[in-house]
Amino acid sequence: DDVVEDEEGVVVVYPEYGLEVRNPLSETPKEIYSNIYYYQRFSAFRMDTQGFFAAARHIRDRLIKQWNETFLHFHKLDPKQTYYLSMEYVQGAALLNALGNLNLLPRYVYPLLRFHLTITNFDQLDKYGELGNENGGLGRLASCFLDSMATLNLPAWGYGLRYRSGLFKQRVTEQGLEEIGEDWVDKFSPWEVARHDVVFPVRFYGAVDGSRKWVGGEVLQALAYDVPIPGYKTKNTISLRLWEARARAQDFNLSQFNDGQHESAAQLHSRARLICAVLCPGDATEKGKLLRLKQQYFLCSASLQDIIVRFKERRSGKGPWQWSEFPCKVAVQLNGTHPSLAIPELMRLLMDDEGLGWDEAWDVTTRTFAYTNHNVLPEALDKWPQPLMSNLLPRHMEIIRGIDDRFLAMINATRPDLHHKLAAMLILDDHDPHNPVVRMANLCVLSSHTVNGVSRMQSEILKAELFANYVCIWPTKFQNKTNGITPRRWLRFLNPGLSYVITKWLKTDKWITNLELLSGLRNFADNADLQQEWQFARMSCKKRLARYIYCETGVYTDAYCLFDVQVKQIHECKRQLLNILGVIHRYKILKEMSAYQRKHATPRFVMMGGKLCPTDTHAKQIVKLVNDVGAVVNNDPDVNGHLKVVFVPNYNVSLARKVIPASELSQHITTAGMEVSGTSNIKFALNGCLIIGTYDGANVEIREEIGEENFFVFGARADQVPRLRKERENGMFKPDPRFEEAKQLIRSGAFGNYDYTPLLDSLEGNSGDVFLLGHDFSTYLDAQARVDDAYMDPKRWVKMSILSTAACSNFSSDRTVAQYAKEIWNIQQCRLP
Ligand code: GL9
Repeated sequence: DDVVEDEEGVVVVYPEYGLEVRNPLSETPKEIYSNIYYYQRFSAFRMDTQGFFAAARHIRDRLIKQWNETFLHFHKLDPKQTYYLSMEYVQGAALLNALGNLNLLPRYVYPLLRFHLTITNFDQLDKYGELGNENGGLGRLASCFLDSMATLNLPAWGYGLRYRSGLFKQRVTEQGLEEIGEDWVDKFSPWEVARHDVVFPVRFYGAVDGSRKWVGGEVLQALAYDVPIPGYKTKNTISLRLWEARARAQDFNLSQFNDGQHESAAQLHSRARLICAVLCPGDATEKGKLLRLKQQYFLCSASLQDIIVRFKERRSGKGPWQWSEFPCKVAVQLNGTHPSLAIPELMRLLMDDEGLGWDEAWDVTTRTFAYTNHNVLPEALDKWPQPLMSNLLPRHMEIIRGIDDRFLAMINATRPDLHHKLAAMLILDDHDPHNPVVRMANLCVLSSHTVNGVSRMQSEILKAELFANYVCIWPTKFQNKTNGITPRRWLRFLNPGLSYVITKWLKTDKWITNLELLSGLRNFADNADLQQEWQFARMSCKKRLARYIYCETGVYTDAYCLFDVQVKQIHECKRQLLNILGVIHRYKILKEMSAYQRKHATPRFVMMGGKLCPTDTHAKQIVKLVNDVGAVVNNDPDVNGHLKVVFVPNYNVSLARKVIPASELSQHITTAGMEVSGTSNIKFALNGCLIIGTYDGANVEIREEIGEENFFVFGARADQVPRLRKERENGMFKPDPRFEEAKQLIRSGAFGNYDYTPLLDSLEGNSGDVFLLGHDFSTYLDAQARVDDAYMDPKRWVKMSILSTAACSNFSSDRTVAQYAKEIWNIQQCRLP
């Protein structure tokens, strides 16, 4: 467990074990780069493939045994079980995680080394290493929760879809950025088991007949693929069940095919393939919307049929039972509004297939579902055109209307005082006669027993604004469950060097499952020995990242610079543009300095990365700008050694493993009120990286824990934003001259002659700059200046870094999931003996 491997395939064993430690602080930058050839040689592909499959198949056998035992154990004890429904999971590489969780790392590391193989080199082969490419935090949160559910021995499962492709791979080009397709499914994965015995029909279109049954239309099949999720130091291994869509064999028209009409003979088969073709298909067009709605219903229908079968199986042979027991055995958590069709689907299955009346079905449904909200912007919540829904899911549309009618009657009868608010509270919104819609968030709130936000600040906004109307009807329905991350993947396996130091100083490794113990590091934050070891562990990660960046982009970075990182989805509201304008300002100042002054300025390496929506031209221009600024700055001898800027393509969970432990400053700089939580801020902070950020989401809670002097906060607060936007509209806003200068430099062609007018114009005029970059720019620069000062004092910085890790004691997904289990799901541990 104390073997640490680094990217060169060199094992570093720690001193307690009588072996030498390579001290990365003693290496000169030149020595680091001499290892590059060595590093590349070990990526020899063919050998890795064989090694990966050998290791993965070996560990898989063991996992499957535990997995079966867990399933049988749950089946026998029949506890109440949670089912987590999510349209996305971001699993990340599974081999390292499985070996780590089963406590088998040393037993695999040495034999693999004999073949010059390292587990970290396997990432690109491990399907789940690439899958889910940080499309967003919601999917990665779901994966952290699965890890915690297994580790906490909770009877719980995940359901999702088995997508063929994710977002795309990125290639930086002269024009900016290009996407290349990637295929997840065709990579054989040792972590999936196709369950040909678990198949459910899923219907689309058709009509509701006289007896209120849904008939006709087309029927596809959902086939289950199971992925084992091992817990840490427990035998409990739970399931992530992913559905794949296919057409039934009888829907292949053989006579048409033999007549040469090949495409039409297999029409339904190709339509079925589209359902799981990509994660997040564009939904700007009608067809795109239809496909998304099909995906969502497909997940919900297959999962609920499966849950009902399991519920009945576990009842069989135990005497008579009632449907009212269903919520005592089943909890369903909706991860965002995407799986909200599960609500009318359960109503339909109970009424139409099981013969329950409305009231009984409604009682079961509302005691089963709970809903997590991840977005406070009304425009970001799913709203489906009513004609689309009626056409694709006619019976569900009827049920939704039924829910609305009964809610309306209830309000009229019991709360006439709320009558004027009814229009906003109903599910069906008929305001715009040309575009009547179904508001899925309202469906979730009306039908769930609990609604939760994912950070304290967001949960308050939910109660005060988005769902304020409902609070006076159901004051206890709304809760907060601050997000967390799994300390296994995001610290123990991600950063073995730092983990070793933590365990040594806390004299226990129990922090891996009890993160609260990390606060004990506060006692030693001033200790010179700890500080040295801390810096040592972090420096080796910085060097590893510097090597990687050099190999990938050709940009040479001195590992002694401050590593300043912003990796997340590229989007206007995440304000990567604010970051790059700040870099331009820094460049300008450095150019104006004398050589002597420059020597005393904090040297910076600025890195950005992240996926973006291929149709988001604004985001693409930002990437292009980062590259253009990099091309000038990185080749300017005046600032060499003082400033470097790169965009690193293909940020995903595997790259996160290199980036997060090496980062020293991480930027979480959304306009306040836009980021409901953020989870990467927690990942960085846990690894001892300091944060520059706005008063937003989890930043607020992290800052409270770490102390304001250790958090570089800036910018407007969420409650000031509407007023500031108004002032701007009224022409009352005076921009900081430094902001104007930075924009002017881009316009002047200092970074190439690409036409950035659309990007820059979005910041101008009374109606421009809705994300308030202009307003926040000056306090952003002030905060960056505080960063520079702090970094100049290495002792102070390393102390802050230790305090950052110590401050994360409350941000484990174990804590979050335990709260869901107790306060929402009402489920108990069920550990395999
Ligand atoms: C998000 C929020 O924007 C994040 O702030 C939050 O950390 C995560 C997890 O709670 O949820 N909501 C949301 O819709 N996405 C988020 O990342 N988007 C995607 O996942 C695509």
